[in-house]
Amino acid sequence: MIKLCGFALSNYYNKVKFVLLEHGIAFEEVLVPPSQDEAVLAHSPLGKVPYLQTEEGDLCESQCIVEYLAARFPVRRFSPPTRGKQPRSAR
Ligand SMILES: N[C@@H](CCC(=O)N[C@@H](CS)C(=O)NCC(=O)O)C(=O)O
Repeated sequence: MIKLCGFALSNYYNKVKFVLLEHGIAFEEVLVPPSQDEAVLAHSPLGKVPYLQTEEGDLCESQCIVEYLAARFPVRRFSPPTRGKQPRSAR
């Protein structure tokens, strides 16, 4: 399962978490503070969070992570469902 590593006070972390939740992607949260320890540098070369652990390898940089998720998982619409008529932009 995908592991999202970082801490909840980070806006970068929450940006990735939002996408995971919004797209219904199963993931686990792992509390990791930014650090220059080898254990963190092994996953994130600059020691920054968030980083993502996947079966395909590790990913860091929140925008890269979001783009990876968008490419790997089917994209759902962000707009709420409409009753009856489709909005003009959806035709
Ligand atoms: N460009 C990075 C920024 C991530 C970032 O700066 N995270 C902070 C925590 S909110 C961090 O790890 N800081 C530690 C450091 O700069 O060494 C991203 O979008 O993921």
